[in-house]
Amino acid sequence: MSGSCLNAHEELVVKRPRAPIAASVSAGRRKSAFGAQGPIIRQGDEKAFVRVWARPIRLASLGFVNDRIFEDAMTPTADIAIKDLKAGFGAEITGLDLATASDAALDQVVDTFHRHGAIALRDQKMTPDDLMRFIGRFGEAEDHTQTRFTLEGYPKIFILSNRVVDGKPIGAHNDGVGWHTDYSYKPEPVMLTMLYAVEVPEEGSDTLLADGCAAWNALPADRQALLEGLKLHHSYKHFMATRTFGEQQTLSPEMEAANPDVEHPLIRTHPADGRKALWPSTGTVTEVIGMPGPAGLALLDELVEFMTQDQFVYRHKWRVGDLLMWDNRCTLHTGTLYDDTKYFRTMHRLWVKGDKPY
Ligand SMILES: O=C(O)CCC(=O)C(=O)O
Ligand SMILES: [Fe+2]
Repeated sequence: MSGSCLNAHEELVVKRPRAPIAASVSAGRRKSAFGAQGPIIRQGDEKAFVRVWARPIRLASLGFVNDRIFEDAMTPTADIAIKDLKAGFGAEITGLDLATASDAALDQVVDTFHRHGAIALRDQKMTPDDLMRFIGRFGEAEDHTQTRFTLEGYPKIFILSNRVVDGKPIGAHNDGVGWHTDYSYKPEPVMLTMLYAVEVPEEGSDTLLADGCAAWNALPADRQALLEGLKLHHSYKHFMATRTFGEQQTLSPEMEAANPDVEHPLIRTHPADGRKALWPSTGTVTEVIGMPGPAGLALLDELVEFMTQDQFVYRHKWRVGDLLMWDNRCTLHTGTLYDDTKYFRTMHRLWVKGDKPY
């Protein structure tokens, strides 16, 4: 069985000289180390989204380094059975009822999460109290930026839904369409996101997760050297004013004051084991620090496109009772559209507090 990127850091801690990024991007024109470029899914840009996924991807021109060997981190334990969600990324945990599982088994679920970047469990029956108990094993649940759609009596459970009850939406609709990492506009973005499927469409609405460690490891060393040390400027205000999907908002002065702009590294180190991940995002990023204007954003597009190729992406096809958790420290994710005139989709979302990216 192939391993995750768990032990990749051992070879990645080698220090490389920092080269000027200007070497790879010249004014007004994109020169790519990744080969052919196409449109990118920016958060809230569904037209581009559709085109990207319909477009064949030319891997041969991308200059991958595929010779890295990772130790097998997928060893099954006595209590839980796991298999890769995708070769080398994520773990599906089978045969476990989270609501009644033993402490020992739940400890292993937490450990598996930290090692694999994402976990999925099918056929769960979780009440809101079960969800709260379970999430508490990973850390402290984070508040949601928007409080309008939290579950009554459960301020840490946010509802994603297209249902309208008594003329009022019960949740945020199409909130996460476009590649992003959650809470990227905060000094301490959430460590993880959990979605629990309450009702799902028969088709569409898959959630896609991109593995930032695999993408980083696949970059040639000279490209890695160019990227290390770069920072991104993130803005919630910008995101809420410009997104196409989900509801646009001009922030109130209070919301603006509560969500000032932040800077985060483009390459993130995982605190659990030091592994590195490509950590770009769309939607909230206004600028690559030191590369103002289109050149920086073109680089960002290029990196998001690189990281979200099929070979780095796990596609989750939802069933009711699925519980999917991803590690925002080393992944990007996106929701996808569905026929909301025909189907309902309702998810419960929980976040766990994270720490300052480095
Ligand atoms: O609905 C989805 O599939 C993704 C939602 C999302 O991005 C989020 O809740 O953070
Ligand atoms: Fe999200």
